[in-house]
Amino acid sequence: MAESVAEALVRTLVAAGVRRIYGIVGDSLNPVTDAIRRSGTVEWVHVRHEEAAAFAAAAEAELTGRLAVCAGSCGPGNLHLINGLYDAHRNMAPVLALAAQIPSSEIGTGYFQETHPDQLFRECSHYCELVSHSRQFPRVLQSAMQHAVARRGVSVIVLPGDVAAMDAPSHDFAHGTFEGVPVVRPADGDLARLAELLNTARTVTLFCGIGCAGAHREIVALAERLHAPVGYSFRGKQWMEHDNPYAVGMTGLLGWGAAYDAMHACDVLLLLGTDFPYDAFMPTSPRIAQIDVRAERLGRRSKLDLGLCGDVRETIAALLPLVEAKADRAFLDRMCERNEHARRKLRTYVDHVGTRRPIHPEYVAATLDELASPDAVFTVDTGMCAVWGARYLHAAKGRRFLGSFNHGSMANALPQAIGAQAAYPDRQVISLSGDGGLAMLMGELLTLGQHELPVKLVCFNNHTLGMVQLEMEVAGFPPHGCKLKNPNFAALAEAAGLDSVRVEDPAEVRPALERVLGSKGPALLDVVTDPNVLAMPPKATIAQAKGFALAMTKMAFAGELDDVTDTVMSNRRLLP
Ligand SMILES: Cc1ncc(C[n+]2csc(CCOP(=O)(O)OP(=O)(O)O)c2C)c(N)n1
Repeated sequence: MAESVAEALVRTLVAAGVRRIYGIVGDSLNPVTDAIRRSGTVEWVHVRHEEAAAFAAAAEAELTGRLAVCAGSCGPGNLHLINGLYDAHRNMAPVLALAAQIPSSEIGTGYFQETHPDQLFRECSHYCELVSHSRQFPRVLQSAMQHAVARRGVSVIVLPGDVAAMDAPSHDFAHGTFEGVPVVRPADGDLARLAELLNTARTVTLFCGIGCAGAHREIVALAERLHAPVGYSFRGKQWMEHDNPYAVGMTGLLGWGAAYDAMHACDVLLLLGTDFPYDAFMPTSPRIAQIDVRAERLGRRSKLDLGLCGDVRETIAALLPLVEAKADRAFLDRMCERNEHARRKLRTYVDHVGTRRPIHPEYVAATLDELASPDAVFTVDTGMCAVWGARYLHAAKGRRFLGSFNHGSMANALPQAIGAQAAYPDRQVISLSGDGGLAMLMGELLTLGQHELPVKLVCFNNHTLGMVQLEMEVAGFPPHGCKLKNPNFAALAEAAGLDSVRVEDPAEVRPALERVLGSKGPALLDVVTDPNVLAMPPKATIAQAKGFALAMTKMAFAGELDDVTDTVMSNRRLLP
């Protein structure tokens, strides 16, 4: 009997190394679901919201570097994928999304559940095509997979159920994927110009993004030669913080340490594999050079003196012989000292508040850092959890950090943890979830139980949309619409089959974390934290301070004195 399009799809995905597909079934997907069932080699990971399927596939792809797949049924089913697909695409995670479509004969008639995914997903993909004939299918599949792995990002195949059930052409040549990565480095003349820029500068700072993955040795060697402090983004942290005596922390809203100062006070700033989006944190006075393998990114965040196209590791390796060793390390020493000072200050917040009620989130994050395994995968929700993760979780070699760092979506941490744990069943995977984030995709607690994924969740239950509360305060708005009336998340999680603990007393934080991390299956710690702690960026502006004072004044005049007092009391440690 001839192979169907759906069967050919599954066979080719298996050849490409795909081991699981995240999604929710639906009748337009039935031929595919049935082909998966009969294959016996591909696991169907049944999530409770398709958005989680896309986040999970993206997490798997980001961690493994390989193609991962999610699927949704026609209309609303695949529409739910969209937020996770945006996130995947922005993170350059190679994800193939199967968007099932209504019967091909009904397209364009306003049929039940009709949408046009081939238009809807265009902006969040490199490749997005409708399969309207079985003979078209093998090469569309090949193109889709190839776009995802070669250009790093999302591909979408829109597949009507009737086409999926058709016989596949007998002479197809869908191959799996070709994933070889070419060696890309700048031409010799460009390298010489960069070497000249670095050699003639008195002081140099390096700022590293995710493009520095795999380039630790070369970058540390360059920093050593130049006596250059090394700052990094959150995505760069996992590659550059460990075993690096030149590391000076992060800049940006989540930032800490001396990275901001080092980037602003140097003569030459060298940006490596970073597309860090916050131009407000970019300096204007140093001369700036940028290296990125994606040449289209050069110069879009700051005014460049030099922009070079190349893979970071290859480029630095080729550059090193041209770079002269600097004699003076006063700048580096000053920045390292400043960084140490900032690190000690972060630590004093923890020591200072370790007995304070309500529990301070910094204390929870710092204790978690101590107890988590050296190769843990952490996922951090968009919101204050990203701040605590950036500042209190050490990027020991082997640890990985996932977040929605470019798309900035809430509720990313739990579904990302699902994908991470599915890909690495034996590794410790820890989700730092906000209470708002957890509630948004709470159904995914059931996915953990159903698929026996031993994810550990720490819910920072501050009864508020904390990040937005803070944004309102520094902009001078009294917080409004932020407060959350929450259930006991531990009780809820227990009903979903998770080993769960709730703590309100700081003395219980450590034993509760030990229990949750030591639990065999999925587990959740619901920790009631202070909603009023402020997290300051490395450079708070006068306008932000004024905005904060204004918001407090407005709240006082509106009779919300208790909230004002709580906020001030919670943040006494920030006062000089
Ligand atoms: C899907 C989505 N909705 C809204 C926002 C705006 N937003 C950013 S952070 C945040 C608050 C998150 O609250 P929570 O998860 O409770 O974490 P907290 O900041 O309190 O730690 C909101 C509403 C967003 N980024 N994404």
